Amino acid sequence: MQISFWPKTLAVLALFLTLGGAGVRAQSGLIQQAPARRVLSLNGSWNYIIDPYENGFYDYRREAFDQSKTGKGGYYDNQKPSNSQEPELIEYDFDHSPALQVPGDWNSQDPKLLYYEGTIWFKKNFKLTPTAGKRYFIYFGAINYEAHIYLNGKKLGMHRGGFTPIQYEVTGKLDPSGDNFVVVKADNTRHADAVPTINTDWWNYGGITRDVFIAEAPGTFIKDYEVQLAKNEPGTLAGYVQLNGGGRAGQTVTLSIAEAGLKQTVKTDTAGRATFRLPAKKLSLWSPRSPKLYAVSLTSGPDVVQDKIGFRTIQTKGQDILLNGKSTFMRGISIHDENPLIPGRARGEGDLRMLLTWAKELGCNYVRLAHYPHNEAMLRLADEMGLLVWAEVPVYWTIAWENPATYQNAEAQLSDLISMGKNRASIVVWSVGNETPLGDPRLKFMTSLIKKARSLDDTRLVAAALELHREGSTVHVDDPLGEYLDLTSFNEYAGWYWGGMPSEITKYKFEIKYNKPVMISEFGGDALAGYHGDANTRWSEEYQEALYVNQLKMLGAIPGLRGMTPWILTDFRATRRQHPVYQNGFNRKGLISSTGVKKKAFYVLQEYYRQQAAKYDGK
Ligand code: GCB
Repeated sequence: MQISFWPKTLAVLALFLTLGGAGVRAQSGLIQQAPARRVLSLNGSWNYIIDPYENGFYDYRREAFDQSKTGKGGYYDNQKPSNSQEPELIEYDFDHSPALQVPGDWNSQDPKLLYYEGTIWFKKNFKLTPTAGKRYFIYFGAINYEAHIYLNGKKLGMHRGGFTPIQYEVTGKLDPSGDNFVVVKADNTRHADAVPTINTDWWNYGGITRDVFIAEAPGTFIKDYEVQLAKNEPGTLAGYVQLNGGGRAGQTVTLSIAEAGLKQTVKTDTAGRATFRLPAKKLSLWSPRSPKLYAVSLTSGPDVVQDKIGFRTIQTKGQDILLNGKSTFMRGISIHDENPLIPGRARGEGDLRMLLTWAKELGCNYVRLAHYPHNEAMLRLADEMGLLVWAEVPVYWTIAWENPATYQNAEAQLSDLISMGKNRASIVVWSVGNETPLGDPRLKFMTSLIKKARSLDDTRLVAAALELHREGSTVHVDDPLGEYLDLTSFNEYAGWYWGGMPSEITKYKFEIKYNKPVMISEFGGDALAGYHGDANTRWSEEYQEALYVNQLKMLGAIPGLRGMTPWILTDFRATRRQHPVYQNGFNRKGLISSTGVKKKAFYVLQEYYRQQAAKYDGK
């Protein structure tokens, strides 16, 4: 097989599409616990070609090769010798091109890619001889933002959204010889109608940023499942198993939690779905203080899936947040999916563990994984380490509220996030967005997302980070969206973006319209680690320290305050932060610097959390 000229594969692809191939399609249901199946990892070194003009995708008339009627672009028709069978872009050669590590953003791997926004093509050869009767799925943890994926020269599909998994069935598409190759066009160009849109306060990291593998499954297999406590019935375990494949009705599915002595066997209906309910009064409930996970096994015919699942309840009552029925204070911190020390996207469990260990040191029982879905591995670590999670979709600032395609995209990202996280005890909040501006189209968009979240999961809380407005020294929180949410959660930057010096902010009083638990989803201010001054010297550690001291005083006066996730655990890269002395491309609101140094404010929050833990948890 000749694979050195990938555009050849695109020409084949275009022909394939003309003949009615799979084409460009939206993402369908994800396989639950795909990483735990028998997998071939495709992580490691991938050859890449930078293609800012997208010459590998469009011909010189700007016609996409894979949408051409004839399968041939004009460039080739005009210029190739008349007897040649296929076009070739002879200027492109993957095998002599440099390589990038996957998973990993490209920006942090090559200085000339730091600010790059556009297309990069990736290619990886791999050996996999398919076994008859088995099914195969290619799985990408995330590619930012638009990805076109090709296997052995045929297009599998296109996906938009930089933070959710992408998965295609490739059964019958792997080469029986065992020699295979995958090509990805990753494009991180920002678009006004995308989710997120063109303006954010984080780095637009491009590339294949999370794990890639091929998973193997039997002909009929357990595609999806949910195993959780039934809503409002903490003594009952409930859920479903969804099979995929032929002959699905009447198949036996067994759920077993050996440690708890629980076992139930049920049969699938004609849709291949089996639901179960069983008494489970003796389960030890999961909580940050005791993050108990049970080994859960699901069996159907030859297919066995193992997972580690925790069980807990979460609800609100008036202004209380009840975790396992007990009022809790959510001692949180916001986190981006970034390792500040690289700096770049977190690339593996070590990076993720470092972030969550810092949060634990701060005294947290809770993290806000802002502003987009984080790695599934992060959610599993939060389960294991005992941290509650606020999980979010990148509906951030100004979204194209009136564009139906934008809504569909946001809803797909939310659905994939919920699919990925629904068995994680740590996740207690689905957030549908951040600081979205008031208006009717936005209200419609956001309430539709809320409805969607509740239809997919009615056991967790739904929230959004709202904004406030001020009149003199009164701060009003009355966004109409608040009515539809379970928490009154809002961002407030007194002492940084408004309200004067840190020492002045305690004069502000909050008027909060809703009788719901109050959650401060952000507050904070920038400090350059090692820069010292007094409490009125902006950018100094002392300023940030005073800001935290006074914020905590001011917020302490809110009767319904039940938690917070100050902004943010670590300094992070942000293109819009270009102050040449203090920022240099970093948002400096971290309590920990970009070199891993704890700033003074870290210890202020740590002490406050120690007191809250004593008050609520008696320690
Ligand atoms: C916010 C945003 C967050 C920013 C932060 C800031 O309100 O939600 O994404 O990074 O403020 O530093 O301004």
